[in-house]
Amino acid sequence: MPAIVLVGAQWGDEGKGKATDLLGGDVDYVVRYQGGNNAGHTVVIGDQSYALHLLPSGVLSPDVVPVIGNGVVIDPAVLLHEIDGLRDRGVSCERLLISANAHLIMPHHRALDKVTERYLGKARIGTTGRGIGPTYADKINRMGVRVQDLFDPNILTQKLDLALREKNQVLTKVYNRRRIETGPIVQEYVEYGERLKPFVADTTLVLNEALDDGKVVLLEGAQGTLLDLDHGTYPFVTSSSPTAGGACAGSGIGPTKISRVIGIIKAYTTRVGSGPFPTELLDEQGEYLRTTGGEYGVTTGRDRRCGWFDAVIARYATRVNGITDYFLTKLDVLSGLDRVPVCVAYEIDGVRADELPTTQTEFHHAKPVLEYLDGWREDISGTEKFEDLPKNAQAYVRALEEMSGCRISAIGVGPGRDQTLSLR
Ligand code: 2SA
Ligand code: GDP
Ligand code: MG
Repeated sequence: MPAIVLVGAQWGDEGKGKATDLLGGDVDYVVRYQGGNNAGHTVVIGDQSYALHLLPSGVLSPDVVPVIGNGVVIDPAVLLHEIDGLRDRGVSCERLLISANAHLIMPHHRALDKVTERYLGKARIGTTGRGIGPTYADKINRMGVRVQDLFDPNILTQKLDLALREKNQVLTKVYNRRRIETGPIVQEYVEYGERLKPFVADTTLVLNEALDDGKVVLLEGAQGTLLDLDHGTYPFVTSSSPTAGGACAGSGIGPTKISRVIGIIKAYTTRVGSGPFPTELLDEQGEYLRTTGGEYGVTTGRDRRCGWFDAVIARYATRVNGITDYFLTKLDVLSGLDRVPVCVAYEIDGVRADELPTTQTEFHHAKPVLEYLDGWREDISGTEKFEDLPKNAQAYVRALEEMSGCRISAIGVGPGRDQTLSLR
């Protein structure tokens, strides 16, 4: 049996956590393959709401093995806190597997993330401040610290001494911050290592053997296509590869094993942090979407920027991820509007563009060409079948399907597990 990739089609927060949780009943392994605790995935089960940052959303399904793959960056204190928090709520994490090759977020990474953002001023990325960028930078620079280093204090000390020689220069001389000493960090991290050791495994081997055994593996993306380091709105992106291609590198599963790529896409668009956003609404309509949709960061609590559905982005996401079908979320949030605007193309310096422009300069100049679809007034949060949706809501879904160039296989009409309609 195959591997399935689940990927955010916009700027993140499309509802991937809920979608992964829903699929939990049908899969054996759920794997995080990139990002770290910058992610915030909300899963609502009955009257309980869970906010997950590092643990795969599959952890909430009792028969699923949750896996943190090699492509993830781990802040061990945050991970342990999350494991303890779930245990206190009766959710066991004992099946969790963590790749020995995943990189670790260290105190200097968090310090550098915060201080560089402050110094960028107006040009800041709007990061989550969790140390994600500096950790991936060290990985690429071949000076990162990995999970396996926690089990060899000598190596950990050597690596930290080397890294801090450079980081302390930057922190103290460039940014006027305090030095960071190796000793206390080694002590702290070795203790984390002792607690994490039972979970550490050769996750690539485990996953490939599971696939050979006919098990189903779900690769759960964090953030979204437009935040991808290569395919997103660079430099206003995260430092990993949320797109479907990243799932292979970040888990050690080959592309021939992937049979389905599910795109999670919101019925409108949101973005957290800086960067271009053609359909953004800076008026009371944006505020309406934010309050009705509860669009606040799960990790930082920041207001999410809100705008209408952008079909140019949807077509792009379909293409760069090879999406086989979409899960359209938050359709219920649009109930009550007379007309629902959808961006079908951009106007860039007076010229119509049907696809994402080649340069970021053009993207910054892109203005949405809007089409207006008829809205619906009914509350659809209790709807159980697509055919029972108001006719205009059905037409909206079909229009999005047409514009995105890909079939919609499921629709979210509320945050709960059962508030999902499937389309066959
Ligand atoms: P970073 O911290 O280096 O990854 O930030 C770089 C950019 O990536 C964006 N980013 C996100 N965008 C949406 N949701 C994310 N997760 C949280 C959530 C966000 C929050 O689920 O709500 O709580 O603020 C996420 N993580 C990273 C970030 O805003 C920067 O634009
Ligand atoms: P993720 O980062 O993609 O996992 O998404 P987030 O959890 O950051 O944000 C999505 C939010 O929308 C969460 O609060 C979910 O509970 C909620 N949600 C998911 N699907 C739906 C839906 O169909 N309707 C509504 N109203 N809320 C949803
Ligand atoms: Mg989120």
